[in-house]
Amino acid sequence: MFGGKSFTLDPDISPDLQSRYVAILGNPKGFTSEPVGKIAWQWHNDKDGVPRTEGLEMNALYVVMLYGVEIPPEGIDGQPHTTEFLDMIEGYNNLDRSHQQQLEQMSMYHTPPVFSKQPSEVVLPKKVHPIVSTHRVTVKKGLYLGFHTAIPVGMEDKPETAKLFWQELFQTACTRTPVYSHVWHPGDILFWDNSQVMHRGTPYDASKYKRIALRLGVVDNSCL
Ligand SMILES: O=C(O)CCC(=O)C(=O)O
Ligand SMILES: [Fe+2]
Repeated sequence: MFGGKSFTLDPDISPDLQSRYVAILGNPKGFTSEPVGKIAWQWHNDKDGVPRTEGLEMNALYVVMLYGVEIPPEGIDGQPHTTEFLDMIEGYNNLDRSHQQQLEQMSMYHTPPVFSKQPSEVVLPKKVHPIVSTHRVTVKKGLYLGFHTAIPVGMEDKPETAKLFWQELFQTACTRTPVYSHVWHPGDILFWDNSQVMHRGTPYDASKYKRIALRLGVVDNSCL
């Protein structure tokens, strides 16, 4: 689990919702134009402190749990409020064999999540990881893409090419593989294997509706 070393209770949020390792997503303090967790409305694998942790692989076994305490009654454009998931084992299996073979030779650099508050001069640690990742327990192959900021090795000096590569690969996987879209009901708890599943939250109107979701990630660090 990754959590702040100095945990202090936020007086504007019920203490029942707060604990050191649990992130509170949404708008627990009331209506706002800036709910917490908007960065997660793009497809990603969670990273938390993994890139900063020596000896941990980017796709370490990593279960993420999300508990929907308060759920907006709708998303946007009349759609339900959802979180979406993409099985990257399927994503890999659905690629042409020659594409799979090409990707098996490639790795990408992954950085920690980039938050807007981070000063641009901060140098973020990077971890290299093969694009085709083999699951430590099931030994199944899947794609590990991280976030759209991941850069293939060899494209370090070509950020535009790297971005296009990521987008095209993700798009191909996404068009060939069905997305599971979970429609939230209060009290639901979702668990997923972050090492081979990508996900994203979907927008809702936080100036009109409240959302409180509690998030906890558990990483297998037994290798350290
Ligand atoms: O907001 C959501 O439904 C997804 C949250 C998420 O991806 C995260 O916090 O890592
Ligand atoms: Fe996430």
